[in-house]
Amino acid sequence: MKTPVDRFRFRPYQRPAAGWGALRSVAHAWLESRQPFKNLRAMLQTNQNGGFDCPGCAWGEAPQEGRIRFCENGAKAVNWEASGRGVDRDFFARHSLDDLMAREDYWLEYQGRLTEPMLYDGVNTHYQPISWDEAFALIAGHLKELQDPNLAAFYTSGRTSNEAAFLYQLFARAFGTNNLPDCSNMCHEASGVALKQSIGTGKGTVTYEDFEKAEAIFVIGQNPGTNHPRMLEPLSDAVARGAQVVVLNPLRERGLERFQAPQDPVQMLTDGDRPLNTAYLRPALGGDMAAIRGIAKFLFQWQAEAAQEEGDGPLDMEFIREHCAGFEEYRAQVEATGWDEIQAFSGLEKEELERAAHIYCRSRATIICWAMGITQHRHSVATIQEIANLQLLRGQVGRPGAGLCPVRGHSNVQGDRTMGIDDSPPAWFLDALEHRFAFAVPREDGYNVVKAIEAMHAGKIKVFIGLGGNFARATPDSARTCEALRNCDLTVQISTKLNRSHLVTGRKALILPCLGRSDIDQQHAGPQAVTVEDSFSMVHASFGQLKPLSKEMRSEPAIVAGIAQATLGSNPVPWVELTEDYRRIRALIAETIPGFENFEQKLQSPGGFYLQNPARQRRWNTDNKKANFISHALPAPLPAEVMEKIGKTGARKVDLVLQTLRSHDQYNTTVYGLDDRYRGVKGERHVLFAHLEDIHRLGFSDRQKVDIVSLWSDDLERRVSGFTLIAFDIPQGQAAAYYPEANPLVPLESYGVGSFTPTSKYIAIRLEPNSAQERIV
Ligand SMILES: Nc1nc2c(c(=O)[nH]1)N[C@H]1C(S)=C(S)[C@@H](COP(=O)(O)OP(=O)(O)OC[C@H]3O[C@@H](n4cnc5c(=O)[nH]c(N)nc54)[C@H](O)[C@@H]3O)O[C@H]1N2
Ligand SMILES: Nc1nc2c(c(=O)[nH]1)N[C@H]1C(S)=C(S)[C@@H](COP(=O)(O)OP(=O)(O)OC[C@H]3O[C@@H](n4cnc5c(=O)[nH]c(N)nc54)[C@H](O)[C@@H]3O)O[C@H]1N2
Ligand SMILES: [Mo]
Repeated sequence: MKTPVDRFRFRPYQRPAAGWGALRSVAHAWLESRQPFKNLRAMLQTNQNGGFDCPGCAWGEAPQEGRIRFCENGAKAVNWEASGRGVDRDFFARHSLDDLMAREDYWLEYQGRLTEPMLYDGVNTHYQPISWDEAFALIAGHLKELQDPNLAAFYTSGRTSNEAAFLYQLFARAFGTNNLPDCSNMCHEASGVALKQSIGTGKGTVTYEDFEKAEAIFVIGQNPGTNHPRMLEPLSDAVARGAQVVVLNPLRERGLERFQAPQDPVQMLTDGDRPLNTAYLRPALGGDMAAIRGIAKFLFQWQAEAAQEEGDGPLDMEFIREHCAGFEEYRAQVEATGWDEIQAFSGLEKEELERAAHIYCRSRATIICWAMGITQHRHSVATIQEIANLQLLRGQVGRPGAGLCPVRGHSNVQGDRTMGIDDSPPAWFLDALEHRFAFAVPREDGYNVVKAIEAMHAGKIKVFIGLGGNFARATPDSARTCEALRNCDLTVQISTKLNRSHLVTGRKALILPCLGRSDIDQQHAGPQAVTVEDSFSMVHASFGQLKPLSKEMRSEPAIVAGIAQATLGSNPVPWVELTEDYRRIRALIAETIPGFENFEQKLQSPGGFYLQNPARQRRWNTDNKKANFISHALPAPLPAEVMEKIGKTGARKVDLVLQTLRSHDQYNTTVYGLDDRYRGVKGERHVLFAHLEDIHRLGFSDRQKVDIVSLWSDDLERRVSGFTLIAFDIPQGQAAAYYPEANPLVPLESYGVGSFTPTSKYIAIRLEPNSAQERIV
């Protein structure tokens, strides 16, 4: 199927977020699923007690009845998973690998659910059916042949349930490796790294109820209208009750501007809407750290002024004295940062920052939320620590209505990490496994995503197993990642739907079709529940509701157990027996992971249970047992190597800095459709948003097709072609394009300091006239 380019249209969207537009879109998704009535019933079970957890985002549930429990994009996620179409052996007999490789990502997933295990044997041109037992034996054979367990890597995407994740990491470690790269490495890794050093926990400190008590909410580098739509309601309520909502985002995201509650009949029928923010700051890409520094600088200035008048300043000196370390160093660092520097790096005026600082100081309870606009930069860890510094200045951690809130992506990405999906696990976790299961646990760090790609390239990973996700597309530097995957002996993808990672194979490859969150998971002891953890550390059960499309699909825990049993026998646990009744897996979790004691019993309470967060109680699990102010100088605007390289070669100047983001019609690499309603784009994803003046300055015109070339300090050419320029309301010097189409441009070596997260929101690019090169990945 070709992209219907002739459908391409761009017209700025004037209507509010959510509201009628969302309802129309949900209805469309139902009809597209081929089983609208079945799915409608399933939708009504989403996020209800006894129903299943929405496979969309990780936003938590409102504790009260009558709140939005699913949203437009949740509905799309459910309908996409609960497709009535199947991809079986006949499909693969009709389509060779080459044929499939030439299709777009959208087409691949649109074919429906994978229904039986398939093998690519490296000789044939097509995938062929294989039995489950043969598939497990093939994997076990490859694993057992490896000279060193570290020649295998076990990737996880964030939909995987706690039960499957726990078994998977236990298997990897019993096999002998910590090579557990996961999607979080490309996502919120920086949040975990930064917060652990600052406040001693890698998780957010707020709960849903805090949003109802906050006097100010900062939303930084996040587009909830598309990616966490259920967050719009608490934001809109906050504005309605007079709280301040301050947005930092270079784009004017519709979902952060106006909102129409789809469950409010008065608003819907009168076509009214509500503003969603009280201040909107549009920083330079990567400028947030400087912006926060500017706010902190005002706080220090006002504190000094108040001291002169012997009044109270904005700083919470009692909290700082009692709980914090590093305050004086931080004060010195802020003083040493000049306003010129702050304005140049943040791209904001001093007056704008002063306004934000005023709002910040007037609020007695402030939540700061952030997502990918913060975490996918070179200096993400430093930026998040700057956010934590600001919150510590006013004692905004461990107080009702206040705190730090990294808004997670995948619906169970936080739970997977809690279960030990971690390439760099803490010693206490390994000790607990060793103690309970009595095997020598590997102690050295494993590969994260970036290191795994490098290792595959270097022949240091021979077997790659993906528990969900789309490694070939979600990762940076697509051409090199594909080479890396092709360098493996065996690649195994445990998946619900067909994607590019099934086509970019090792010498042999397996597709293992699994159940999704919405499917009934029937095991020996009856239908099983799995558990997940949301962004607010609430753990709850999820029960599949729909009859699976094929009997040949297996659950993720069953597949992991099958691989483990074939490889290790019943060591250190009877894998297959555990999966007959998932309560047995939960019993092991309860014995090894703090907070899960009496797991089964705690699950009975409606809405699940809260995993305690020590920082919320002002207990700091840092090395010095304090909440730490961590001081960093502001970063250089572009990575030094790139600047140096550009200086040397002269001609290769940076035209624009590119961020890659999500449209309204996708879930990560899963493309539901070719429209991006709130940004006004229809029928095309190969677009480049840029400022009209930049477009003209660079000698191009609006709607012209261009090539995008990224600049990095090596000599590799990274190019995508056939992107249509759209003159857009975006700060000058910046550009935006969709992920994953723009992933070939992200250099593998361009990652966050301390987080290894690819800098997907900061890529130096140059534009060239369209070369009309073939474009697939
Ligand atoms: N429907 C849907 N829901 C999803 C997903 C999906 O693809 N579709 N993905 C899930 C996942 S895994 C994740 S991680 C989340 C992602 O959720 P988001 O983080 O909201 O995702 P992005 O589309 O990457 O949006 C980043 C936002 O940050 C802004 N931004 C970019 N660079 C900067 C910067 O330097 N500073 C500031 N202040 N802003 C910046 C962009 O303009 C954009 O509004 O959503 C989850 N939920
Ligand atoms: N340039 C750029 N790159 C990025 C980002 C960006 O903003 N810009 N964002 C990054 C982020 S935040 C993330 S989280 C990663 C996402 O990286 P991944 O998690 O690897 O990618 P997804 O697109 O979410 O994976 C989609 C596939 O998962 C499979 N799947 C869906 N549901 C299930 C299930 O229940 N079980 C199993 N086993 N499989 C399932 C389907 O086959 C589907 O094709 O991408 C990262 N890459
Ligand atoms: Mo993510």
